Amino acid sequence: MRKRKIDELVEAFAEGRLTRRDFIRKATALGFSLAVSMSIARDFQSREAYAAEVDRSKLSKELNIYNWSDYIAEDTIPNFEKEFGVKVNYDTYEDNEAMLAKLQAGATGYDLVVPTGYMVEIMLKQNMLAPINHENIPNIKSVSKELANPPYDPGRKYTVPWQWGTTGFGYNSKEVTGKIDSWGLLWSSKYKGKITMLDDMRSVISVALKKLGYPLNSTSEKELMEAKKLLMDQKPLLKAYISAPVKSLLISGEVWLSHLWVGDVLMAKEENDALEYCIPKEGCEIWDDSLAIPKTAPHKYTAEVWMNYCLRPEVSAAVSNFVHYATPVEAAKKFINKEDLDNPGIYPPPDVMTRLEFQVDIGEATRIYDQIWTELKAA
Ligand code: N2P
Repeated sequence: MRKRKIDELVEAFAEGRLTRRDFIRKATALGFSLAVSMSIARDFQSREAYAAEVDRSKLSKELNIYNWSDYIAEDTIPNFEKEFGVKVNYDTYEDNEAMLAKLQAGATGYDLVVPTGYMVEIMLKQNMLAPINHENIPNIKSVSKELANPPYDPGRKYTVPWQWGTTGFGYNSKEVTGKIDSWGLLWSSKYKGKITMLDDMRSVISVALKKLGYPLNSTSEKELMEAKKLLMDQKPLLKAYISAPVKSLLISGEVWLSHLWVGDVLMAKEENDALEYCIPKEGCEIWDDSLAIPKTAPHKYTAEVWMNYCLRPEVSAAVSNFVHYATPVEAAKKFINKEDLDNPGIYPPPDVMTRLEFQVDIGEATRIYDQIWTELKAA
């Protein structure tokens, strides 16, 4: 009864039939405390502020999204489909290079892709992305200041942020014992056959570079050859180069040490509480992934509506709470589970931040990386 009455009040407030002041007066008359009445009004106003005007006549019937696997909440797509009446087709990939290769090979149906910063740089150099119309994406104002103006896309003319995180390693605390703070553990013969590395060229090579104390984006042939030697030494200890699908092996106990992104480790931890995440003392990669619209996208306006939807605080927080990566939306933080917000693996404190490095496009040196990667895979 009271619930119905307050819903009616919210509706009247929404339609402008009630002022904020009258809304609060009537809500308190229904028996809601002043604080609760004010917070209902505030929540409503903030939701409204993020639900931008959408020109429904310009929406397409379908939207084609190409994203990393295990990188969205269960209700993100159904809620969008329901609200906008758009059917979302969703495909997944496991690394940036696979996504790039697919587009370069001529895949033209995608409306949205989710490249990491350095890959945005590469795609922009190759003229593969469409500029975005900020008028259709007013929620871009809610992006936290660290991510509002990234070096790979100054002014965010082409991208909006999706999620960000670090790439350290996950481990099974029942099996891996002693001091756990170094990449060296992933070279320990004691754990032979129980170790995996990401199936990701740049990430794998960057681990060896960090272990050697070199910059994560090294283009020095000498440093890269040392990194290759280190990775060749490691190869016989590995069970596999494997990315998101490693989670089931961590859960079952087949793998004890896994070079992996923080959120995927924490998703696996939901099924096996012995799993923990470590940012090694030598440092590691920090990254941020963005939503971007390929030049060939058939449904650009709807893609921008999706971008704006994903930047709503509740929507971004729901994704972060599900996948355990960090939200780029400042106002979303108040909806993030406390356990995640306090987790230094997800939101690293300033002293840890100093050990982290972003990847950048390494240009010509990509050839050396490709060569190393091919040899490692073949070894
Ligand atoms: C989640 C993918 C994380 C993306 N499975 C790393 N950039």
